[in-house]
Amino acid sequence: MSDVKTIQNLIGGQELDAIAGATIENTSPTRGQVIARIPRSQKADMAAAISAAKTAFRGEWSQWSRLERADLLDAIADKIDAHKDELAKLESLDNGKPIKLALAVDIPRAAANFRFFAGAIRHDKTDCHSMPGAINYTVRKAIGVAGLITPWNLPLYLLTWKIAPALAMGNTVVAKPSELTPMTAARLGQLIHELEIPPGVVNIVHGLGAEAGQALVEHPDVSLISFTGGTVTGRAVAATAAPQFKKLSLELGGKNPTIVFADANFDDAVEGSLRAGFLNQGQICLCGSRILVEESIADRFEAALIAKAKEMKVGDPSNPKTDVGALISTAHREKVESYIELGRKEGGTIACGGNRPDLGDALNSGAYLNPTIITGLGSHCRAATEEIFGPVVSVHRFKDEEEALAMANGVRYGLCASVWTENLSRAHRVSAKLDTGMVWVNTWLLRDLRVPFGGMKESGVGREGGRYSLEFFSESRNICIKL
Ligand code: TXE
Repeated sequence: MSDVKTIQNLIGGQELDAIAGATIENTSPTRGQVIARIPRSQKADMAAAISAAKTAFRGEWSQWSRLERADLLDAIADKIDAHKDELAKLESLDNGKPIKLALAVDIPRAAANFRFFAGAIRHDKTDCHSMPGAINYTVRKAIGVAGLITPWNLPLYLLTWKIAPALAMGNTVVAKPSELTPMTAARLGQLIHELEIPPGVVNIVHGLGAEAGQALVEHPDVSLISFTGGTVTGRAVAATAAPQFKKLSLELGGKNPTIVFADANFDDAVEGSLRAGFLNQGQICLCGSRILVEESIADRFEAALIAKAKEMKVGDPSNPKTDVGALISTAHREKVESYIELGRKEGGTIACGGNRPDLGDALNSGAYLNPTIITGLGSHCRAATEEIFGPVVSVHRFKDEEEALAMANGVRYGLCASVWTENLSRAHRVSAKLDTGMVWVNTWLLRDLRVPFGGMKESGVGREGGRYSLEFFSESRNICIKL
């Protein structure tokens, strides 16, 4: 019992239990053990946080210059770096992801998010349009209280991707992390408050989506919502926020194609498809869960991919050699398994995986699943077109470019795609015709934080990243002066 942490809300600079006193158990998917209790916050808790954020927005924080805010963001990044090992351990325990991934990606990227937006506001410039007899200049103004709702797959990485630009532009924030992964958000709140920051600028409220999350979205004093999560939830968030004309950014799900042409560098394409399929147990909205392969190389490609997937080390996330850790929960694993079963019923062959690994007594109560490859499935089947969000990919064969594009674009989602070819003209041609917000050629998940990030179709609305985030987290205002 002594290992069970008590997590509190951070409201107006104070750590508090939920007003009604209710809590939610937070279970680690690594062994199925309870690791923390978090507040089950309700409307009243959210109202207190929003009120603190509103007061802070109007107070001393509004006097902070852009350069002072940039220095604060750098100081937060330094704090994250200084606590890198602790944060990586918490993230791995809470989410089930391999410690080596948390250390190499999640935590460094969280620090990088703050440093990036510190630099962005130091070097930001505004437009000036001169016209006969007048000049216009455009300024960006902070909006007020930003509501930030984040999922469980990249907990600190995605939370900081929102907090950093929100603060950079002078807003105050109320964040609602996923109830499944509250640990690093809570620790970040504490680290931020070791710095000189007015109370109420950063508030973190824990709880369930339908309670705390909904209360944040519907509150009239929250002028902006940045949400990352599932498409169904995104629709509910939009339905609540839109009638109040809140600024809204929705980063939702994906069913992203990895398109491998016969002229690709074969080994790179296999390696890239494997990484895109299984990184973070396939629980990244950008994961390439549909692999489309040109017919002439398909047998060889499938064989190589299956061999590599079988080599992946599934197991204890705290072991630095582990490639595939636990899924977020046993309930989520059941959902993923139901899709594998559906794929089988729809005519697919489970070419590898599809089952749980035997990891011994200590770990068998965790949420592990072997990397799974489904072949021979029609590209219109549900298992091939719905987001599974687990270590499951389906491989489909195409005859030519036209068929590859029809398959790639034939889903409701449009987040990203990766294209593997050595033919430069084809790379440009195919990229132009893909209905996705992002395309990678001969790589996957290579991120420059300046570029627009976001999806088309049911993958979301709006763009974040670089100046797109600066614009989203502010109001652009024009001032016209007659000369
Ligand atoms: O996400 P949810 P879940 C996908 C993936 C997964 C599915 C569901 O397919 O299986 O979504 O995952 C909060 N008002 N992705 O259930 O529910 C919730 O508390 C306001 C893709 O975890 O969308 C959490 O903080 N907020 C995705 C956040 O929304 C609400 C990453 C996301 O939870 C709310 C995660 C409400 N009514 C899952 N209901 C990606 N694109 O990266 C819930 N929340």
